[in-house]
Amino acid sequence: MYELDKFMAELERKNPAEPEFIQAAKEVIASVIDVVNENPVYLKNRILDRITEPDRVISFKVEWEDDNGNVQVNRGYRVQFNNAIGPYKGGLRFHPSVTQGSLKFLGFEQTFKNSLTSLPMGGGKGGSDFAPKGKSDAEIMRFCRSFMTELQKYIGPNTDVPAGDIGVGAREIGFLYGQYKRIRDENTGVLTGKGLTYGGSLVRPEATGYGTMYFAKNMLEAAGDTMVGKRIAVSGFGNVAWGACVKATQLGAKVVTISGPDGYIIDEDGVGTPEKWEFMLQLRSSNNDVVKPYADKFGCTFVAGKKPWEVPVDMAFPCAIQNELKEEDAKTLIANGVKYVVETSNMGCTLEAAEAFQKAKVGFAPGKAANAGGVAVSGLEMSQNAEHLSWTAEEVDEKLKTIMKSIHDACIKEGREADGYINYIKGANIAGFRKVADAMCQMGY
Ligand code: 2IT
Repeated sequence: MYELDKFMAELERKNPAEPEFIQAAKEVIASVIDVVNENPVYLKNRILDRITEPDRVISFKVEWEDDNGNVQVNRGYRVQFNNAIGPYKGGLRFHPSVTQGSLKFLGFEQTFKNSLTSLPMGGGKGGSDFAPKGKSDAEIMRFCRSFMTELQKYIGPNTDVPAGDIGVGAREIGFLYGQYKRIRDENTGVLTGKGLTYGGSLVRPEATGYGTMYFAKNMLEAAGDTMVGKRIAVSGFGNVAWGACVKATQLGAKVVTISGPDGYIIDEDGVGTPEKWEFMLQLRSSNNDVVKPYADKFGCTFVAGKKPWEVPVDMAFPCAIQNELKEEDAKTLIANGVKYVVETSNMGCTLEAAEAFQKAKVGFAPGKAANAGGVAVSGLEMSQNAEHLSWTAEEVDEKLKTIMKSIHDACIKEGREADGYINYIKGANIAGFRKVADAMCQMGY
């Protein structure tokens, strides 16, 4: 029998100074511990000990030259967390906050998220503490080349398939894939999120943001509600926030905030026109990491140094980075009448914030369910690459909708509480866990 406190104490001892990994593990273990303790096969297999241990953690040196001719050194990583149900799959993050611990948390989350998509993908994550902010395109290219020169030793279309994450978009994937091809001379689906000219999938750029809105639509319908007319706060301004703004608008809702490290903007007309969406893409590719130019261009309010959670809204979508929404923010949102919070960044809410939403019976979806559309379409990109075909945008979008609906159904099945409240955290964790755990048990050790 597993005891939560004892298990967590041992996990902390084994993984010192990795608070995000401990946080992510605690949330999953708390959800699944009863399921495990009631199943003699899981107990005999020591499944919790095995599933919280990454298969391997690779770290490497990345040396590159900046535009002034100075030598720069960063650290690169690939965490291959679990490949029980398919090749390791998960993004690369280039951000100064990247550490071994943050990538272990992301690889762990990815394992269950990928399981939820119902596609055959294991969990992995990688990246570097490289900060794209302020870098030139040439510097980014040189960094990507050097990073891939090392990473290519560990990845392959049937072993480990990286993609983008924070700081890694179409431009970076292009540079990374170019270097892989230069070294290996292979045209394979070793990365996803590729450009359309060299094997990418339609709808992959939009997929995370679209998917989270499809998931939200399912949540609202299950509660007899509708997206039409909803007032929404989004954080972030990158690829995920962009897709979220587009799809929310198409579904009849109005996004009134986006944000950056410099603060947030309030746009009472809604971030809801092609011109505004295009401008978000320009902001991202400028490498400046600020959102204020949006307020200057479109004549709306900019609030410096703050997060958008103080704006009264019906729905909130954290789309930036882990732990961006804290307990105080949750209390403010609840006091202002928020009805639904859909985590779109990975672990966007602290454990305390998520608990506050659940206690207040706010509809709350965890990232591993709501943001799974991105990796799901990566899985579809792998399928298209494997059959040397490309599907139409309509085909991919239809499949994305079906996958998001099936994830939502799984959350309801495993997460409905006695009073009818849907505990999406528990539902997603149990549903994602079962498939990985069963595969591990069936394959032995
Ligand atoms: O967090 C995520 O799911 C991603 N960054 C996407 C991963 C992928 O392999 O498409």
